[in-house]
Amino acid sequence: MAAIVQAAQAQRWQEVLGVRVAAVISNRSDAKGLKWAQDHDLPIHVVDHKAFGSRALFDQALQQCADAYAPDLVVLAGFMRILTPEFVGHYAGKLINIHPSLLPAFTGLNTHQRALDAGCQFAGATVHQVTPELDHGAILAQAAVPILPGESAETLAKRVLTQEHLIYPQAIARFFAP
Ligand code: NHR
Repeated sequence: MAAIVQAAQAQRWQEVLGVRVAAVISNRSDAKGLKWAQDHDLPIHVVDHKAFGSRALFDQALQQCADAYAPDLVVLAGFMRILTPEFVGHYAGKLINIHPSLLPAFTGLNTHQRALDAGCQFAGATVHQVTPELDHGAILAQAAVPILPGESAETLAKRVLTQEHLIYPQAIARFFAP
């Protein structure tokens, strides 16, 4: 999220692409990104999933919060709640995620350890459209990193994250490029 906000500033997305990061929404009030966003003068909102009796009700509240900004694009960044088909359908074609694997390999969680356990020689990250089926939407951008001798899930995650911070802003800029 911070990498996207910083790219938007550094690359003057407002002037060049006519877009801005309108707000930052988290389901967790303790998310570090909220304070970072607030410190960078962005509107922030918390929609706490624990306050709702079902995924459908949580997603409705999340949708209401996001729709107040009439978003052209909704960007998941470290968002960890599976979204209902209703939510995904509402933002069809304008809801994207970055997943820490070279999709279609290793959908779901714990991707780096699973890539190591499988003996992969490369790992990476994928920016993709969000569809009702988890981690299955069209691929918008990918970056690969070699898996080094003696690599742990932690060291791999760190190097993949560096790439994520590059390709996610790139994919968003390309989404809006004329
Ligand atoms: N929702 C839909 N419908 N489709 C996708 O592709 C989604 C999505 C919601 C989030 C991000 C994804 C990732 O990049 C994402 C993609 C969370 C889980 C998960 O199992 C899976 C994939 C992703 C994010 N979440 C658990 C749940 O019950 C909670 C896990 C936790 O809180 O730690 O929602 O990794």
